[in-house]
Amino acid sequence: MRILVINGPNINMLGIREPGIYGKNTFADLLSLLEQTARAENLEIEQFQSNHEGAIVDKIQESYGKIDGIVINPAAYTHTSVAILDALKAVSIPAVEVHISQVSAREAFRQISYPGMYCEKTIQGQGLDGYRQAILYLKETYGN
Ligand code: CA2
Repeated sequence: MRILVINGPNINMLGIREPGIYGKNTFADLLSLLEQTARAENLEIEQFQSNHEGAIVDKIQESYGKIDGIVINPAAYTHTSVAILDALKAVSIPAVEVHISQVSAREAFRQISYPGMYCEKTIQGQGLDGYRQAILYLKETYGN
């Protein structure tokens, strides 16, 4: 099973600031967790991080016919991007949304998620483990 993990803007800065909200783990820790999960679960996991909305849209489009499941943390684009929502709808690949922080307990402007309107599940407030949980959900639901 081939899973694509997409991270949006500033996720590559994890661990550098705001440890109170996002924890002390770094982006390198996230990449290690993905590699460990791929080995342990016998999955092909590709990761993609971009600070650019169009690059994320391009990556989702390129996944069509190649990827079986998408885990996406759109970061700030969560709350603004109809383009990412439309790209997910266009490829129709099963997707799970992940947020490191508990967005439901944060500012009003974070209470809407456009990509989340497509995703079949949202995991939030679990730190980096949320990515592992999302991958396991996709494996259990769509793996063979
Ligand atoms: O909790 C999440 O995973 C978020 O997607 C993270 C986004 C935020 O805009 C969403 O509302 C919730 C922010 C990612 C930026 O991360 C930082 C990393 C280092 C320093 C400051 C922010």
